[in-house]
Amino acid sequence: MIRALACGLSLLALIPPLGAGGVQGPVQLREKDGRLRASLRDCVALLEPLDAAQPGAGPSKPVVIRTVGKQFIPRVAIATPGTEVAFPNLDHILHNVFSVTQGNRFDTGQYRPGDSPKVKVTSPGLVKLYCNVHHQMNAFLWVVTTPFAQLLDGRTGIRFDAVPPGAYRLRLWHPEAGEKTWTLKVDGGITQGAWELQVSLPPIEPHKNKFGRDYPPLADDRSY
Ligand SMILES: [Cu+2]
Repeated sequence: MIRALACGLSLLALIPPLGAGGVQGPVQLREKDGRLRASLRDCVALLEPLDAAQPGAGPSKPVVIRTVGKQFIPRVAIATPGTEVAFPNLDHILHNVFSVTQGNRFDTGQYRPGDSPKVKVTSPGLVKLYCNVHHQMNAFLWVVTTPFAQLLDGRTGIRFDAVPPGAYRLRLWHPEAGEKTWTLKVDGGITQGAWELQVSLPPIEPHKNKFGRDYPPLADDRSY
């Protein structure tokens, strides 16, 4: 009986809400010189209800951000509050991931090749991640409560399915373009749109190390 009930509940969870619709459309990322960037990689789209409470999202499955060749891979990830984020070090050198973003401050300390420190993110919002050893390493973690969060791949635009009817704020973000928002309405059909972001920021935002000081000059021996 309990098994049948559990099965019924999981089936219910799969059924879209009555009158649910969708949001779909292309996204363009325009360079400073006016050309379009060939890839939408690292774009994040969030759809947040304006006239209903956000569902309380539980922790999502763990997020893994690797350090490879003095880069964070992936550079952009999405998580929910309470999610564990692991930072496996696949290089042969030390790294130190830290965040001074309010609400999600942490410092892994220096960690060695093969180590994989873990942190938990708690507050919704954009978390900027840096390495205290290498100024050129940056990554971004979006902590979200909406179930409608999409990390865009190279070419595909936005696609959200099974969206309950109502008014929404669409937030579109890229590390080098910042954020733009739109308001849109979802009814029983597909809400179509076309959206554009403008590149305006450098690939690595100037920042201090975890002590709030400038990074010391580093002899780059190209070893990873
Ligand atoms: Cu590093």
